[in-house]
Amino acid sequence: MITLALSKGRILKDTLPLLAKMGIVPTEDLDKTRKLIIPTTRADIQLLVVRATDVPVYVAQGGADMGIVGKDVLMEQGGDNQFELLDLQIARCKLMVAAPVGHQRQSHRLRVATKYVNVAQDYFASKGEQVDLIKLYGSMELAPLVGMADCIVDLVDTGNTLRANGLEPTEHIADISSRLVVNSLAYKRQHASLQALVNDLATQVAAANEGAVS
Ligand code: PRT
Ligand code: MG
Repeated sequence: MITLALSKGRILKDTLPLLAKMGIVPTEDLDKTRKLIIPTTRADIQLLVVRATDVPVYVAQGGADMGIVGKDVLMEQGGDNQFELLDLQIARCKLMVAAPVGHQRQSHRLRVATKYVNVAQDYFASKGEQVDLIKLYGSMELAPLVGMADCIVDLVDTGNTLRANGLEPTEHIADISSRLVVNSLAYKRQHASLQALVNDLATQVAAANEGAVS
């Protein structure tokens, strides 16, 4: 049995079509089921649906053999006991610094609100800048609006969320997409079956991106 951990939301939405092309289809309606272990049309493959930030934890602990997770999460949390094998080129976005439109450079230490405190710390340190980090778990855009932070570090896709809140991107930190990760011990022990799945996924990713300009 191969156990693949996925997160609800956009990664799941973008992953299911790739799996479907490989003949791997959940046998439960994911919008309705309350099950957390989802069998598929391939008797040897089951899906776990977990929080995005929990995917690398399940893979590290061997609760899942493989996982699909945003590069943002891997950058922030690292990934013990796992290898990143494939860029699936789905759920793409950018990790950016954003600030209120027309903001002035502050003389005090920059207050940065983000859920990506490790990434933000490293990013500003690499520029020789010491900042005060404010850890939030969501709706980072709010922090500058209420005067709690000077800027945020967050994911940007269309930019609509920033615009709707009077913010604009100011610095690009990284391009983000979802990655296939594999538990290192499982990869040794079940190499043939896991590698076959990796190869199939790689083929589907290449086909999906054929002719696409990135
Ligand atoms: O609920 P939970 O905490 O588990 O996760 P979630 O609901 O925050 O995110 P989920 O499960 O939908 O997927 C998260 C993963 O999707 C991230 O780790 C990224 O790798 C990837 N991803 C890609 C994104 C976005 N694009 C994205 N735009 N995750 C979040 N956003 C958010 C962003 O944080 C901001 O609030 O969308 C908003 C910006 O979008 P635009 O289009 O308005 O710019
Ligand atoms: Mg979610």
